Amino acid sequence: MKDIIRIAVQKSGRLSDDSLSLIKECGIKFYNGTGKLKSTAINFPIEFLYLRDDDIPGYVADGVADLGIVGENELVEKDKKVEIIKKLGFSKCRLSLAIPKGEDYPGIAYFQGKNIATSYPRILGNYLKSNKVEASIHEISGSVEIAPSIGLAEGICDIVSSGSTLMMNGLKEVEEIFRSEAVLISNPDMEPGKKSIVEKLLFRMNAVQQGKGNKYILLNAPNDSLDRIISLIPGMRSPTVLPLAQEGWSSVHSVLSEDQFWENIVELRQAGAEGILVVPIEKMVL
Ligand code: PRT
Ligand code: ZN
Repeated sequence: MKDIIRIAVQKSGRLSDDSLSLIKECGIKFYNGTGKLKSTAINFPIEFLYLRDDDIPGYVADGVADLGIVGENELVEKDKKVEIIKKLGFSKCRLSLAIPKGEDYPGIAYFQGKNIATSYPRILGNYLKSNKVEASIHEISGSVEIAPSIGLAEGICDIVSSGSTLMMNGLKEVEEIFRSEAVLISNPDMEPGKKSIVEKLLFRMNAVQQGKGNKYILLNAPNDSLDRIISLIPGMRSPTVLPLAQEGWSSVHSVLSEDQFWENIVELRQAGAEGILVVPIEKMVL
């Protein structure tokens, strides 16, 4: 039988859209009708399992799935035997301690002897231990932010992204415990046949990620300023320089990160560059 790999992705939630978009951007085609628990790609040997994110580390550790996409926060909390093979750069957030807005906060010792509500008892427990703070951890699975207002706990430990949930609940963030983003995880004991499929998938994901981080830039420049302009946008090996129909001018094509582009834009214009176009790159293989 031909080898096929299985990837576990979140069925419905904050990770779902970005996980599936990344796979689509890798040129993999599949149908994922709503309510489906499983589907198979039509042009790549991969099968999808649609699960709750809490279950993904366990399924990958048990080998029911070979790969999974999950938030690092969930992975560390579940503490399963899996490997992170790629950081994916989306669903960025932090796990933080928060207390009611009006409270003075002298430092982590504030939590000594207090009650803290969280869905992340393991990460919080380790953090308190390493800071030599003894507190009661109350594990709850949702709506952690209301715990202080209903008298369940004096503080909370929860995921923060924009901070607006904390603000709306009269809380303030006082300690950042952990930074998280979506990661691609793998079962550590995969057979060689499956491993080579995973390598192919990783190659595609890297090409997509490289493309996203870079832009294709085209500009017109007078020939006497070409040296200066080339030094500002050196590109992958070196920029392409093509003559324009107008004598004494060239078109310069190069690749650079968006940050580099904004850093160099003033100098490029001072050097005589004009008609500057910045175009997205879909895939990039170095
Ligand atoms: O149903 P299932 O169990 O699969 O999903 P879930 O409800 O457990 O998880 P989900 O979809 O909410 O989040 C999945 C993952 O997304 C998390 O494990 C994190 O890695 C990541 N992520 C990124 C977030 C957030 N941002 C986020 N803002 N997870 C949760 N939140 C919640 C947080 O719990 C709090 O209630 O959003 C609120 C805070 O957001 P701000 O923007 O108001 O600060
Ligand atoms: Zn969950």
